[in-house]
Amino acid sequence: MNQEELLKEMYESTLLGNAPAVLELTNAGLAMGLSPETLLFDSLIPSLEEVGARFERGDFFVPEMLIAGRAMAGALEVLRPLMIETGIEPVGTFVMGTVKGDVHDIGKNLVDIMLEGAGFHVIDLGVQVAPEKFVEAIQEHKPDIVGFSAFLTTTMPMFKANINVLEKAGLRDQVIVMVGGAPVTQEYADAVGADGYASDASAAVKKAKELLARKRAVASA
Ligand code: B1M
Repeated sequence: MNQEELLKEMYESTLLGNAPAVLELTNAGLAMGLSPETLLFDSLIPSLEEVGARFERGDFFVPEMLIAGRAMAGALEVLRPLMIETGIEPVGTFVMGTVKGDVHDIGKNLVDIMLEGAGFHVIDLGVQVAPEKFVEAIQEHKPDIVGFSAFLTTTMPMFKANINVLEKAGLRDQVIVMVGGAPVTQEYADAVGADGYASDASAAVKKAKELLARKRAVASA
């Protein structure tokens, strides 16, 4: 099998939710010299996009989405350590979580990996994170940035609810708020009063670094 065939096979296996095959292909791809980024961006992510498109058309249902998600998550476990540099001084601390009512975490985990790869210390609170949990984590870890992920139009309003709770707790000025997730837009992020938005994991890293540099420049002025 050549590299192109492997990527195609991995795409198909993810689509079918064949986790053992995806895992095997991930290891085979790496052994063949494909980079983790190529496996992710040229195969795994496009496959999940197709899963979403089929779900929208009514060709796939929740169980198909679930097994495809699990297959992708298995591959991410293998790719994670390869995408994270160790032993470097953290550039900043990032508290991350998927908002209350939302169980999607693949995109959030990918953002974590890319942030860690860029030198951030990431504290991930998981999924269905209640506003109070974010408050507790900010008080405990004093992060530079808190990130809220939402993947459903019905859970996006939790951004505003979280920000309101941060304001009530007197923490809003102490932390940069970033938001993201499939249905989120820059306009929505602005409307809820977030400091930053990013459409994907690489953009999230860029935005986090930019916001942090701006905050540090203001603090030292
Ligand atoms: Co769900 N689901 N799902 N699902 N699911 C979507 C999100 C959906 C778009 C599918 C569709 O209709 N096309 C749709 C939402 C529609 C909407 O509201 N606009 C949907 C639905 C409707 C649902 C249910 C309601 C279905 C039902 O029960 N009837 C249900 C909701 C459950 C709940 O949360 N309460 C549900 C359940 C599930 C599963 C559990 C089966 C599974 C989740 C598995 C898991 O995450 N562990 C699942 C899956 C797998 C999907 C799709 C197919 C794939 C999501 C994914 O992992 N994408 C998804 C369709 C799609 O997205 N095309 C879909 C790949 C990932 C790398 O991309 O998540 O966008 P993404 O993450 C990106 C960016 O968003 C960004 O960077 C990431 C990496 O590049 N980003 C940030 C993310 N967080 C960020 C934070 C930042 C910055 C950037 O700063 C803080």
